[in-house]
Amino acid sequence: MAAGPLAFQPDVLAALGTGRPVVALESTIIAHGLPRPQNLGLARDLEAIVREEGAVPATIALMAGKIRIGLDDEQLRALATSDDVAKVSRRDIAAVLAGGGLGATTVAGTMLAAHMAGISVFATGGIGGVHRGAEESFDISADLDELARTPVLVVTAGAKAILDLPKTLEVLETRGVPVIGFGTDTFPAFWCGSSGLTVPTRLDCTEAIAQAFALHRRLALGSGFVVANPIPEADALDRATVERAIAQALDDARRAGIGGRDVTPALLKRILTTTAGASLRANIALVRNNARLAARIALALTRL
Ligand code: PSU
Ligand code: MN
Repeated sequence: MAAGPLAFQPDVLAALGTGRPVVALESTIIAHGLPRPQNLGLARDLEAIVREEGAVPATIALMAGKIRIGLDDEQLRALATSDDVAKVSRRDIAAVLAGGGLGATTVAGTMLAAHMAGISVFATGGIGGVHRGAEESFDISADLDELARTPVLVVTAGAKAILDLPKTLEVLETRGVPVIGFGTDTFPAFWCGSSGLTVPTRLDCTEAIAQAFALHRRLALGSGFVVANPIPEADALDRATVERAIAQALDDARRAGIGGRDVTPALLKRILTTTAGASLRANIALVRNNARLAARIALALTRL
């Protein structure tokens, strides 16, 4: 492994070398989270939004034995259209690299790779968390453990309402992960702007977030940093509709015996069909919104 496992897009490397803002983007949402062709459209849009705000996007994925930090359009397309893409969390990275295949990084995998690359700001749709019924299944996303150990700022629309949000917030508290509500006192619930659960800290501008995160790093507190960004009101779904769709999706998944890494993609897919695409439109809107905020925070960080 003469050159090491990281392979940078030239513009990402140049930006990192000169201290210009970079935003990491995950790839599981492209390969497993959204249907075709919207997935490729969104992957391209997110990069354009980050550039529009004056930062450089770095979509992260595993390809041919390398952790790619930034993808070109051909690589984005491969990720969005291939049927054989592994879902890569911390535990999978080494094996997928060794196998040389395509791997899409989850929030945990992307945080880890971003940190290796020297990128400190990352936008996703929604972090994973404690699944409903975790007391039986033990299904708790590795995203939470990664947030406990890797000092990357993650912009997220709260967490997916398919999860047990109170337990998710409890774990974040136990593991010492700051959760900042951006312009809100409550933790967002992905497709809905609010879960009704209080966030520990509210901040209303990107400068304040950048300052808090800079201190978090200077004190070497070690953990990640969650910025919870509610979906724009105009794009949000009605709570009752979402709850009905979730109940149905959970029921179907249980009956089909779906477990482990397949749970999250299966639930998202089922909710998409029950809401006749409304959940997809909301999902796309919130990820775009997160990419924009992440770019603004990355910019604010470089101005400190
Ligand atoms: N948010 C989305 N769509 C997704 C995911 C998050 O809008 O597909 C992905 C993320 O990559 C996240 C993963 O890290 O789901 C969580 O999976 P699990 O619950 O298996 O840890
Ligand atoms: Mn899981």
